[in-house]
Parts: sequence; structure tokens; C-alpha cells
Amino acid sequence: MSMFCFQCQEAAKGTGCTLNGVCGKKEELANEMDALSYTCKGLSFYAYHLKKHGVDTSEFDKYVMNSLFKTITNVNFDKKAIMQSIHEGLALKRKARTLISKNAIQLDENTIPECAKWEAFTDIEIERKAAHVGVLSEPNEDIRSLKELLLYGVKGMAAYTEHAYNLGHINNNIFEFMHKALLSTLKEDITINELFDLVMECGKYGVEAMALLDKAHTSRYGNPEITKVNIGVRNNPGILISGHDLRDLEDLLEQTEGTGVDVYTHSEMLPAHYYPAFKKYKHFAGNYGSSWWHQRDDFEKFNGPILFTTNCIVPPLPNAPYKDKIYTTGQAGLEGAIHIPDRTDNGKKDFSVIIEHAKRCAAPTPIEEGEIIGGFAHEQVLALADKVIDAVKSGAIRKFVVMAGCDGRLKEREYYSEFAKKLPHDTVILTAGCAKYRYNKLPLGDINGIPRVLDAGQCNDSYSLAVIALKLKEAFGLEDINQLPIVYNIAWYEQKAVIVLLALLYLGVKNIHLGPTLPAFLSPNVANILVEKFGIGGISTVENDIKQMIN
Ligand code: SF4
Ligand code: SF3
Repeated sequence: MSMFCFQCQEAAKGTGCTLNGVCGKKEELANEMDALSYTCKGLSFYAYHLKKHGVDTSEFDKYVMNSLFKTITNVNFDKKAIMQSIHEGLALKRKARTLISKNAIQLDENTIPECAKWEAFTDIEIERKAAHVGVLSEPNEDIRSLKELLLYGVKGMAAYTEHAYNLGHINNNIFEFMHKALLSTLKEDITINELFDLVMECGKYGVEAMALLDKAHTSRYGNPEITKVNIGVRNNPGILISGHDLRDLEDLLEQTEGTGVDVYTHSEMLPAHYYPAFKKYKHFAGNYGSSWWHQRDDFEKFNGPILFTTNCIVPPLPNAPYKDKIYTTGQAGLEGAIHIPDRTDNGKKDFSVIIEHAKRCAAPTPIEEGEIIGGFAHEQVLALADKVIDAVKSGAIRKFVVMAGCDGRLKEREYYSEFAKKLPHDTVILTAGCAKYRYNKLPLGDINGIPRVLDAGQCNDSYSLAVIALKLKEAFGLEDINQLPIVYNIAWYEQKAVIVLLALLYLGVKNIHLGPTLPAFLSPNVANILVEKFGIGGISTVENDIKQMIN
């Protein structure tokens, strides 16, 4: 076996990718990513002890956050960038070790893990070692399952923390937990119970990370408000921006203003239109295309350059006409694409190269017309609270169905469009993340003026859905969040969905349906624990599930 990865929902045969990743990740890159995670774990070992002794670890915190983000599914396909990150990590480890000695921190040599001792290797040495530090290096199936669940939760948390960080919002408790969780995955004698507690704690910090990001977004860009987003095109050339990073969008909108180049969003960037601060830009033209996996079709027709700020990247086919129009930035990377460097402190990223490129391109080819509506994050829904509560009390709304999460390529995901179509008309879908593209263009109507699909925003805005649920619990005077008329049918794909799930479990949400398949990284025993403790279940047929969830 040349590689092993089972971190996403599309893991080959539902068990794991062993030759090439279904995502496009090849053996060498997969192994390098394992080595990068391993390097992070080693650095976290030192960072955790330094933090406990009050030593400033901000440089190490940032490195671990950025590096883990790079290893999330579909974020980075650039082997050189990953190798460079490993070397940076090794250098930081040398620095951390020096700080340990300088501060006279006593560490028992026997407890120092092997990866903390990784200090200076050549590329070839790293490649050789990388093949032995991946998932399967943990022999016990259940311990492996929980260690990976924890690692994927921390990866998702790292992504949301990075977005907040880019907006100047930092929470040190989150970093401390990240280091603690990573070093715990190195312990050979850790028990199932200890790991399970850490997984729950991960959910707690997942809530904090999403709350931090929510604050970072809303304090800078205002609270999302009900917005109709155009899905047609204009006559100017355009730039298509994808991913989740609103700070990148801010810089791009500022720099494209008055240039004759329009800016369109793709996939998870759609919710940017809901923020008041971006509405002032007349050239912020609309949303083009659908969720991430449609990009090969959408990008070909877009005609202009595409900027990836985060996942999900689908590596283009060798003859793809848009191949030379791809730009990446932040933790995203793709071999052959131009990478826009990071901003300097308080500075802005320089997007001039992509803007000049756009000017030489034709305007986007129209693929659809009309508008989609969104912007139902916590403040907007709470502003409508009286109306919502009345509709529930009068029986006009029987149930809310949370259908947040990710979209993906699998045919089985048609289930989610069918589910949305067949839901009784007195139900309302609460959504966030790119899962929404399965039904956000369907004519599902409204209930007394409340649309039947309420889109809160990106996957991280699942936090908004939790805030709404907690406020409704209060308004209805209920003891338990599970007494609300809310059911959960969540679609997952990558590791951000893992942290969203852990956050919901931490908040006490029970009986979540998770699909289209349960994670390959859950061993039968760990899956059983989740079923017993939280009532987590998979999905079956649309008819059965509607019957079971809506009563
Ligand atoms: Fe396979 Fe998913 Fe891992 Fe890619 S990220 S190699 S598709 S399990
Ligand atoms: Fe989508 Fe990749 Fe997860 Fe942010 S863009 S939800 S899959």
C-alpha cells in the first residue's frame, strides 16, 4: 500500500484511498501531508509545554493552524508548498527546543515523542519517513479511529481559526487545546475514554472557534441580512472567487473597483453577498455556478480567472481550457497555479496580476438566470423571531430541518434534493455550507412570508443555526434543545464538517442523521458509542427518513 487516507466522505470503497485519492491527491502528496501533520504534532508537544510556562508561542500557534489547514481535503495540491511547510516546521521545532532549555523547562526525555525529535532532514529523508507516520501507524482500530476523529476535528477548527486570525481575532484557549489534542494523539498508552473526552472537548472549542469567526465576520462586515443574489451574468470580464476567506474577498473587491472587472462568487463564497459591507461594491456582480464539484463545467464557461482562497479545489484536467487561469492564496495551493503571497501585517494582498489577467478575458457565458435568497444568520432570524414563533405556535410550521454541511460528487447525494422536494410543506429547511446547492434553486415556496429554505451562510455559520436553536429554546421556555421542533439531517464531506458535528454534539444535540455515508474512520465500536450516546444515525430512503423525522 503506497498511501492511506480516509479523512473524507469520498474515501475509496468507503474504507480509504490506497493508490490515489479520489480527490486527486497522489501518493507522494498524501504521504507528505501525513508528514506535515506529524511535524505539527511534534511542534505542538513543545508549544503546549511552553504555553503552560507562560512563554509566547504565537509563532508556533500560527504555524500549526496554517499547516493543518493545508492538509484538509481539497485545500492544497502543491507538493512543493507542503514540503516547504515541513521544513519550516522542523526549523520551528529547533527553535522551540531552544526555548524549552532557555526557560529551564524540565521534560522527561522518555516522554518526548519521536516526531518532536524530527529536526533536520533532506526532502528524500522526509519522503522515506513520511510513509511510516500516517494513519495506519496506530495498530489499535478503535484508538486509531478516535485519534483520527480528534485530528480531523482539530483540522476543521484550524481552518475556522485561521479565517478569524486573518481578521485579527485570536483566542489563545483554542490554540492551547489544539496543541493538547495533537500531543495526545501521540500517546501510545492513551485510553478510549481519555480520547473520547478529548473529542468532546474538541466540540467545545469548535463552538468557540465558530463563535470567534462569527464575531470576526460580523464586527467587520455587519450582520448578514436577507439578500437576493443574482445568478446571471453581466457584460464585463470577471474574476470568480471561491473558498471561505472574506478578508481575501474584501481586498479583491477594493482593488477591482473602477477597473471594469466584475467579481463573482463561486460555491462557499456565495454567502459573502449577505454582508452589508460588501453591498456597496457595484461590481460585486453575483454568484456564478454551483457547489465546488461542478467547477470543471462552471470554470470553463466563466472565461475569466479564478481565485481559490481555500477548499474545495478540483485539480483541472490536463487539457482544461481554464487551467492557466487558476490562482490560489492563503493555505490553498495547486501545482501550476499562481500563488498570491500573504499580506504583510496590516497590509493587503496584491491581486493586481489576477486583475490584469481578467481584463484580457471575455465576459462570463451565461449559464442560468434569476436570483437566490439567503442571509438568514442568527441576527436576521432573531429579528423575525416573533413571526417564526407565531408560525410554530399556530402550527403553520411543523418542523425545522437542519440540512447543513457539504456537497459532494456521489450520486447518492441526489437524496438531499429529493428529501428537500418531498418534505411536507409545513416544514422549513435551515441550511449552511455548500450542501445548500442541492436544493437552493428549487421552488420550495414560503410559509406566511418565511422562505422554506433559510440559508445562514458558509459551513462555519452552522454556528448561527446553533444560536438560533438556543434562542428558540429560551423563547419556548424549554429545558432541552432536543425538545424543539428541529431535526438534523446533515451531509458531510471534509473535516470542517467534522468540527461542526462535534460542536453540535457538545451543545447536546441528539439524533443527528449523518450522510450520505458514515465516516470510514469510525470503527464499528466507536460508531456504536456515538449511536448509544448521541443517537447518531445514517440515512436510508427519502420516504423512510421523512416518515421518521417529521411526525
Ligand atoms: Fe481519499 Fe478523501 Fe483522503 Fe482524498 S481526502 S485521499 S478522497 S479519503
Ligand atoms: Fe463545501 Fe468543500 Fe464542505 Fe464549507 S466547499 S462546506 S465541501
